[in-house]
Amino acid sequence: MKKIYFLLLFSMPILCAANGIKISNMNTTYNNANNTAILNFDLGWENSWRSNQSGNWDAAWVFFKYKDGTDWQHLDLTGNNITLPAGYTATVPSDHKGVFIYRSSAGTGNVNLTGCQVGVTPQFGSFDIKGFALEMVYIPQDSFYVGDGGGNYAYHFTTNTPAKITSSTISLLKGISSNGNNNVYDDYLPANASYSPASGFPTGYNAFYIMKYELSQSGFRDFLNCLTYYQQAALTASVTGAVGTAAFSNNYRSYIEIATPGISASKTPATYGCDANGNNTFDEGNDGEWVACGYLMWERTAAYLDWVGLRPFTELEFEKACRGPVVPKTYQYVWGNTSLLSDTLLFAYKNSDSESVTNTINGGMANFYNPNQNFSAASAGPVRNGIFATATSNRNASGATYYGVMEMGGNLTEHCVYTRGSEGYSFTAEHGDGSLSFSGYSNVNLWPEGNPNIVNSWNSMGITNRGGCFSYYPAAMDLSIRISDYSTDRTNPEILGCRGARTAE
Ligand SMILES: [Ca+2]
Ligand SMILES: [Ca+2]
Ligand SMILES: [Ca+2]
Ligand SMILES: [Ca+2]
Repeated sequence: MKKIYFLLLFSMPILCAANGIKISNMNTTYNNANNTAILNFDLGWENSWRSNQSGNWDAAWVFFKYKDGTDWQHLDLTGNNITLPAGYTATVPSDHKGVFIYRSSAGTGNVNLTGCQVGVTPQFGSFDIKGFALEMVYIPQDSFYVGDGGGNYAYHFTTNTPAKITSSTISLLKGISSNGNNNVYDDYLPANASYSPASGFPTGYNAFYIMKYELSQSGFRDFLNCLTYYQQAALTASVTGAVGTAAFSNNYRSYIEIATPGISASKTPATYGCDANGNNTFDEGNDGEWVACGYLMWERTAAYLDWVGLRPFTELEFEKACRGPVVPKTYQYVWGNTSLLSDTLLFAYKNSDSESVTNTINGGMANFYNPNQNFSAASAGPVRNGIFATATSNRNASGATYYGVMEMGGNLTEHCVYTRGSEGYSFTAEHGDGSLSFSGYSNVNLWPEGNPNIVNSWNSMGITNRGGCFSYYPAAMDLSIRISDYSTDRTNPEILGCRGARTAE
């Protein structure tokens, strides 16, 4: 009888989506007698919290990949054999694609967990394994408003009155007299239209997790380094270019480059690294891997979200994650008021994991285009994830949303599933399964199409952008404004970031 081996030959601790989250000291325990495989690891991240007042917390979404032959495959969890230090708890969703690890009671501060254990599905053979972690924020089930009476095409109830969502079922309307909660007027819809989104469409009422930060350059680099030659070719500008060739572009603080060229004849994938300091030595302390990753058009964003077992969020969820349950204020930004930074951003420790700004706080902090200032620095590209946040910063100083999500206003734009057509409201919130198509694109039922070779018009395939960005005027950061023309947005791909969500279970 063939013996079952589950061995860890070579673990590669991965710094992923860094605002200081990391998995380290990973190894495997295999029990032949009862055929259980357990991964052991340490896990740490910064500025963690759990609040009884807002009923929310941050969490790590932890998942694993193993190398089967030449290809990296998703390693499902069993949901069993979970051990964590006191004060922390875990949830493994029903599809077993990863685990949420978070505080079990109220508290704040940095997290340093040693000796974490989770059971994974045993495999035949010996494999390399990589562990990944993304910081997430739990958005609790609650009623909330969409629209704030300001901003073009903002959602509304009566004209200039916010719509209230109190259920997971809503009606999308235009021009029809209809009273009460859960009736959301979307002026993009055809005249006298009334639609019910698909069952499962996330109206924002139910609880969900959303990434605390826009995806970092290290996060996308680590993803690229697990793909096949063909998948890399679909999702980058170059696989076989010389060392130092840009993965996307040399502009707008895009630092991912080819570190080891791929080989066309053998279809050997490339290895990518970050090189902000331009010396072709990769992933050094000032190579910018903590900067949010631009150039993530929908096909790149969708592929990433499928691969990490998350999903896109809807425009309604965007407003919930920003505004919380409170009554809207007209023209409010994501930090809850209309106050705005009036200075040019002044940088310190640029391109390092401590990249920060030295400005005195005089309004809501964000990275946007200010026509009244010399904004050559700010408009040069995205900044480090969480650049404005400290352990004690308030919402204005950190630019945080009601629930503590970072950079939802400015920096890079947020891809959202829209409500203005069936390509959007047919979305059923299915999660990615950890694997891509052979050709490198997302393949999840009823997601907005992620293969650019199939898309006829990007404006009618279900995706729009919210929240503004480093090169847009402040009005684009209005929490309610809905002016994205995705075909146009894609002509400036440097403004497009990646952020995902997951339905809470
Ligand atoms: Ca370098
Ligand atoms: Ca270089
Ligand atoms: Ca943003
Ligand atoms: Ca898939």
